[in-house]
Amino acid sequence: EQFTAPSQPRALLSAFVLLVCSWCGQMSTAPLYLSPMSLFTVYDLLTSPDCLPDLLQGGLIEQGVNEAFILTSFKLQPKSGTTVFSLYNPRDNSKYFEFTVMGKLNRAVLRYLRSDRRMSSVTINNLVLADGQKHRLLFHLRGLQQQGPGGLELHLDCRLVETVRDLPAAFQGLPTGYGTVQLKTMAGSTSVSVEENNSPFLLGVNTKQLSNQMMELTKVINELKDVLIQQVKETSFLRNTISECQACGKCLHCFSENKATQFEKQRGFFTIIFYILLRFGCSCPFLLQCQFNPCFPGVKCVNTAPGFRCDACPLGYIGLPVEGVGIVFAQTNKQVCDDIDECKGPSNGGCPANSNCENSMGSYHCSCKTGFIGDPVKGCKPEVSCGNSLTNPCHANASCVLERDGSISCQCGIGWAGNGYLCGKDTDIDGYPDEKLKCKDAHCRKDNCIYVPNSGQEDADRDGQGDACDEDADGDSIPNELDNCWLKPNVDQKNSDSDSHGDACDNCRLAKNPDQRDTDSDGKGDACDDDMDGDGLKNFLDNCQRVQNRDQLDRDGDGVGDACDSCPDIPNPNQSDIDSDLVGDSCDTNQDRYDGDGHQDTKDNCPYVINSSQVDSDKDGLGDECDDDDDNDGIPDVLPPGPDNCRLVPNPDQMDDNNDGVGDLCESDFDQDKVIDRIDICPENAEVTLTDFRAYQTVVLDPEGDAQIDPNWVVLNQGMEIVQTMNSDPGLAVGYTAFSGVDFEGTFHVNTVTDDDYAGFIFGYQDSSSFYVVMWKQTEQTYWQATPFRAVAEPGIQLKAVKSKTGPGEHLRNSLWHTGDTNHQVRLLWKDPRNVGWKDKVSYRWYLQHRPQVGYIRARFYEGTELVADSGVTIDTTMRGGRLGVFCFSQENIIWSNLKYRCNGKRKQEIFHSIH
Ligand SMILES: *[C@@H]1O[C@H](CO)[C@@H](O)[C@H](O)[C@H]1NC(C)=O
Ligand SMILES: *[C@@H]1O[C@H](CO)[C@@H](O)[C@H](O)[C@H]1NC(C)=O
Ligand SMILES: CC(=O)N[C@H]1CO[C@H](CO)[C@@H](O)[C@@H]1O
Repeated sequence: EQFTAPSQPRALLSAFVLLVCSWCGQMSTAPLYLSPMSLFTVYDLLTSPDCLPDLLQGGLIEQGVNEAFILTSFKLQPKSGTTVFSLYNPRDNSKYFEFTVMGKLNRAVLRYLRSDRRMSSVTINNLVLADGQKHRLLFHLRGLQQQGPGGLELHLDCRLVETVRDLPAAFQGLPTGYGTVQLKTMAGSTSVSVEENNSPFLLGVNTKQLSNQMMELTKVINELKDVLIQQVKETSFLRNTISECQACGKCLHCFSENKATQFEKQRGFFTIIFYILLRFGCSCPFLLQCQFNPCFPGVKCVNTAPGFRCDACPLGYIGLPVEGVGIVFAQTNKQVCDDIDECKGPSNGGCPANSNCENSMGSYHCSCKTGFIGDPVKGCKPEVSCGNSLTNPCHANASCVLERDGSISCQCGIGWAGNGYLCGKDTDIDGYPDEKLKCKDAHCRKDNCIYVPNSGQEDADRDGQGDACDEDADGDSIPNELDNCWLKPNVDQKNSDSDSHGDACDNCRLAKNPDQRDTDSDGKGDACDDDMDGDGLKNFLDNCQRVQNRDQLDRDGDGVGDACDSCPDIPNPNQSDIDSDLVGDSCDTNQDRYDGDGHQDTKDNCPYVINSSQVDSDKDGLGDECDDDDDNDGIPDVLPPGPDNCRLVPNPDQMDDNNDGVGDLCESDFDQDKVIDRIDICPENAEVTLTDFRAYQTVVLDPEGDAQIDPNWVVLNQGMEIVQTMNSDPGLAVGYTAFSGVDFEGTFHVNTVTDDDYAGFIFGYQDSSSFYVVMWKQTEQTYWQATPFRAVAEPGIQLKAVKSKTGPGEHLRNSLWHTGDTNHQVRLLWKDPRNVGWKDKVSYRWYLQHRPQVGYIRARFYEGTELVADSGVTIDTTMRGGRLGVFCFSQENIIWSNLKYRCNGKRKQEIFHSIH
């Protein structure tokens, strides 16, 4: 009776075949492709016995195989002994490799042919193999290709039981020759000549008695066939195999175990099977090292032969590369990757302007600063913006202003006052609303003089009524006009000297000093102060009595210190400055041929470039306007390696943490003048920060004439308000700050019903013969002195360019009065066609823009909230910039309130862009 193998399992087996063994004939069954990582070729030596000679007689060498495995599984009766398998030469019965179990002694012997052609035997004690249980033996042969010490490991049921530091000759290549290599198993020998139906399954059968059992089991197997078909689907098979291997932790050997199980199932019988497992690519023992997760989470562990290697730390982390050999090493030398704090790097970690950089493990992210919204990668925009009514938080009658830093601010419109978010009507246009507003800012408070502009809200007696509109400002029951100290209670009205200031308020009680001038503001008027400028040098020793100069330097030795000398290099003891341009006559060339900015060529720090302001941030004698490196820090303003992100402040490192293009050093105060840009009226000029007319030069335009007295100027509100109290000859109060581009605004108010003459303001002042004036007459009038010519003044606002050949005197006086052009004196650039005069006790707001670089002039006038006059664009280049001031002519009680000037130093191209 012969047992014939069922055909189905065999068909099943071929379902595993993914690769066809190319070098051991079409008979070979099962090179198994497991995964891209590990390639195993399995040769079932029982079904394809001719693979064995092929492998041992050259196949292993040819394929470059370095490791091979022989796995056998079997079951032995207790205490029995047998040779489990043997590789031998059937011609002379000599052995190549043989494994024998000695059941009674619990011993096994491995005999093999050494490479020196002698036999060797290794005895393994205490090995219980003959116990009626199924066992699996795996021979792991390594170092097949190398000359040196290869070796052999014997694993029993997934445990290493013996290591042999020698490689049996059979696996390094046996002599060729047909029929010299065969396998003999414990059931008998296989032979290449075995017929096909003399199947390997039969070879595994030990005794005839088993045949019947096999038949039965075969039936069972057939029933399981369908289930098996499902199970052997390639993918699930591969997945299961791998996961089982990993669970086992001894991947390769268990893989073999697993294989054995597969084969056993197919055969439907526990028997001895035998095959060689070849490995290509990576090996499980190395996979093991990666299984101990030596690499930082997320980093790929690459198995190398031998050992493992971790890829570089992930993006955002920093750490040393790790590679090593062995499980212990892998367990104790884990890869360390430290987080990189990108935000500490330059440029705010790469976050754009208006965003915060926040570090996180392995990464960072940008988020908009508070008050800003949007995509922090592309850039954050202010949460509120002037863009449209949805984001514009300003009051309906306020304008929204975009600040330099991208934030916005709100400004109540003309005729309105408040904090910009709340605005109330402001009848006198002095910046305080008629009614209290529901906000906390100073400008939300109710105006203490609703109808008289008083931008300082001065209130000497604190009775809630401002001095400007309080009949008795100091509350001493003496009306102001009778009170010799109208802001200081002095019922006695005592006055020891002959000026009009009572002792209580006279800064020189015993010396007549109607002007009350006090240069060093020490409370002691100049008239009675023996050190007027407070520099510690008594007046009679001081070569600059009104300018502090402890050094007393005097280059030209004219007795006037350099600090106050109008010609420091040319002796001019009398300091005469006939044209009031602050340059002494002795050194005044009046030659300003190239740029017309009011600075004579010899003194102009940029003689060829218009810059009246003469800003020279690095004090190198070269004005910023013509200096390629304004702050002398080695980074050019514009050209590479510029542009300088702090043009006016030396910062060679150009640090810019928030990456907004403005250096850290000048972030919110571009010119480092200690006044932040938001409130700095000239953010790019360290010398000008706030509107301030406290220091001013008086210019008398008709010095000879005695038609009227000279004007009396009173400056209030920290220099932002000027009051002229006298009915006077024409005169100017001129601030000392010179400007190129400038915006100049103020409230103009005649606080009397008597008189109807001229008042206004000036700009582009270069000297007493050269300036622009905006002047307004109340009624038509012919000047009362008809020499040198008859001058007729018309009502209405006039814009005039003064370029007088004669300078101050009757010619200029009459020309100023006259509405129209006069030869070599005054040109009328524009006149309000409405031809209406100013109204008594009404506030007007003017808003002037002057861009001398292009000669652009535009003046607008508002009555209350209403625009009443607009010069439109007027181009004139007579004066290329200069100083600002106010003007009066024969009119008393004029208030210029809430004065504001603002640099507008844009360069040429920008100017045209912004005004058209
Ligand atoms: C804004 O001004 C106009 C007229 O100038 C006025 O009618 C309006 O009520 C003002 N809006 C608010 C919210 O005060
Ligand atoms: C001032 O001195 C200069 C000579 O240095 C002289 O020419 C000029 O007339 C003097 N001016 C006055 C006003 O005294
Ligand atoms: C480059 C430079 O400093 N320009 C200055 C010219 O003058 C105006 C003021 O009139 C300044 O604002 C500019 O900064």
